[in-house]
Amino acid sequence: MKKRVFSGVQPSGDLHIGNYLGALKNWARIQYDYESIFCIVDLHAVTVFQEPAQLLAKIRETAALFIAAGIDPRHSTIIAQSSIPAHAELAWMLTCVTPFGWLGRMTQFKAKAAAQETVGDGIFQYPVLMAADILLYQAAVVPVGEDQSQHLELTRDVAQRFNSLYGETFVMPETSLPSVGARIMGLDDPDVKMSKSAKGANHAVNLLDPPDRIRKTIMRATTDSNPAVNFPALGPGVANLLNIYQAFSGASDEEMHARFEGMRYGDLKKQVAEMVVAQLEPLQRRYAEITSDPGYVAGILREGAERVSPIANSTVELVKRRMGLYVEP
Ligand code: AQP
Repeated sequence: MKKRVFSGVQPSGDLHIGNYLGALKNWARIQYDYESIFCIVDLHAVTVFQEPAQLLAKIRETAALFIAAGIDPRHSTIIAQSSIPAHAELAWMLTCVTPFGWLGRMTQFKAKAAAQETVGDGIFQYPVLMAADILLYQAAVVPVGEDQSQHLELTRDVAQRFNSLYGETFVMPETSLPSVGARIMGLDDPDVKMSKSAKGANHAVNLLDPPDRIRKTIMRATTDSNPAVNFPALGPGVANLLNIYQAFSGASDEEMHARFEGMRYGDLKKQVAEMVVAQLEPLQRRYAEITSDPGYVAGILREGAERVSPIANSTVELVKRRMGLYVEP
């Protein structure tokens, strides 16, 4: 039997090239080696306020983008997290075995909490819900961007703690990071991760941006005061542009050096912009096809929930038995 892979994206805004290069592209590449489940983690998205009508539209958009990015719904299962109650059920059971101190150390919690006026408990519990998503399906591999590595470590810690308290129950999931593109930085500020929730107009290239918008954002990217690419001493903005080019093109380090060493920043930006436009063109075309049938995505999500609910429910039942909770005799 094939091992299981699980990963998710929050429908918390416009998906950007960081989400694509860090996650979706890798998912599409490895999906056939596994029994693959990809999730729109809407319960995670509501850990910060989301406009309800907009959230629903983003859930559908995110599902369509998964398919447009190459997730094959005939092979891989696509689900909306909130359509499967077992995610929230298991999260509660795992919350009860997760020490408070572990969650307080999460860097994403610290960053997200600092950005909110009122910090909901959900932001604190976020990594436990993520552990539940993964452990619910006994996933062996979780392909994510680098920002999620710490949450994956916590997932393993929670699984180990549960296993040692209640007996072997959960498979220990491995983190899978892409070799290039695991951390794409903001184009307006290369010291911060590219993020859906960042406000700057030139922060990100979104997957559905039209070509002219993509070109403008990349041409305005922050670089440094040097005139041209100098590989031994790359500033963070230039390194980020090169990283984006390399992740999209699949060029080797040698090819990158040969092509870009000594190139003026204006020319580098033009080449990066044309590469991104060309690579996103087929994705955008597929997205338009997929969304031209209004019932298609809803059908995929319904089928997905039907397919994986038995796995999710059997894990919850196993966990209940292990913990001594009530299960119908
Ligand atoms: N900048 C990035 N570079 C590489 N990978 C990234 N990912 C996110 N940002 C980058 C990866 O994309 C997947 C989905 O991310 P998410 O939706 O779960 O949330 P996030 O990591 O918090 O991403 P955002 O875009 O910054 O969302 P908001 O602003 O809503 O919090 C994950 O695999 C992630 O690693």
